[in-house]
Amino acid sequence: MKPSLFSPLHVGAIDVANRVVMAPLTRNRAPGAIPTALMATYYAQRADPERGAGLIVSEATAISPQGQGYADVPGLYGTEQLDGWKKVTQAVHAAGGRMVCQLWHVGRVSHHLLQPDSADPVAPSAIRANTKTYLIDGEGKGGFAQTSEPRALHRHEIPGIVHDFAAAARNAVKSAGFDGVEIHGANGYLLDQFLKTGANQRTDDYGGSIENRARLMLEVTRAVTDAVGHDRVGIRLSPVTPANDIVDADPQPLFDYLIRQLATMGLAYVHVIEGATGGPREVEGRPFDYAALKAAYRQAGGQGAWMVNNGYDPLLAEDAIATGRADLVAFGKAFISMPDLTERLRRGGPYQGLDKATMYGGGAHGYTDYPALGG
Ligand code: 8OZ
Repeated sequence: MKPSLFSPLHVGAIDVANRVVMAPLTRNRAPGAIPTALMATYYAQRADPERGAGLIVSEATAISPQGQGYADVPGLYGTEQLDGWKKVTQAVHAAGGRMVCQLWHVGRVSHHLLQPDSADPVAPSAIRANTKTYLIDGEGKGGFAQTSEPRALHRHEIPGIVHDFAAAARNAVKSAGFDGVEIHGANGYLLDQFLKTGANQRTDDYGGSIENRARLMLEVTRAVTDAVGHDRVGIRLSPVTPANDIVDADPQPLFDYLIRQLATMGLAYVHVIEGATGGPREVEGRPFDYAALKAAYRQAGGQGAWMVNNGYDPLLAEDAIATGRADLVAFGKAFISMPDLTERLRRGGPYQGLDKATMYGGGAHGYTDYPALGG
């Protein structure tokens, strides 16, 4: 029988009840980088195996103070943060759900005011991203601000970054109770900055050739799989997104190499953002063959679940699963406004829209007060 959005799946070591994934969503509601009880409520509302997500990917979570780039996003490096996350994973598990933590280092997408000792953000090369980050002032008022000029990481600092990813992964699974982790390799953040020519002009063994530009992401993935087990690790990629001012001169061969290397690592899943993150599925001037990417992964022995994301409506999602083009579909904004999205997909609606004004920052309004269907 053909699978549907409502079929269960083994995702590495994680058994999920359906193919509907809650995508990672930055919500800026963790003051001091510490997850709150309200966050536990929010995630648990979306965790029911019948009505909610088969798998929840947490909002992007900083692996280190240096990895922080936005106000009030959570971390994974302090005891209070891990205690906060533990309450979240307990609530999700009590609801019958499954949840992985997204491991994040923003690289150059940061601001002095968010860095330890107001330092410059770090990047593969000292090239400022023409993008904005989100700050909250002393009175609690939020607003977007231009990112700061970064400094290039020294060659000798790179092992420390790999170590920080592995330590955060261990914290997520062993201390905070997550079912696994997702490496944030997308959207113009640190690992994507190393990958792509628009941000990486290094002349050492982390810059230049495809092999060199992919080195940090592959080292991080190996270290994270060593830390928590390969079958609890996923990775998120965005081959052509323009998010955060990132670009690569020739993404198809870059991602062909990368995916063939990842295929040897026994990952639980690969999560691909098709097109411009949160925007059009086709990016002008940046064609990309996603079917070829998946074929290369399978051909090189990759057996992880193939998760797709970006602009999926119910029909496109059902078709992707039924045809085997994908194993899992991740929905972002739809899960903000519909905690019981899977039940609505099952019933064919009704679908309810999102209040953009409450996406980033604030409290319960626009966060935990979107109603579920009755019955
Ligand atoms: C929206 C606002 C801030 C951060 C991403 C972590 O794009 C993010 C993000 C999204 O992956």
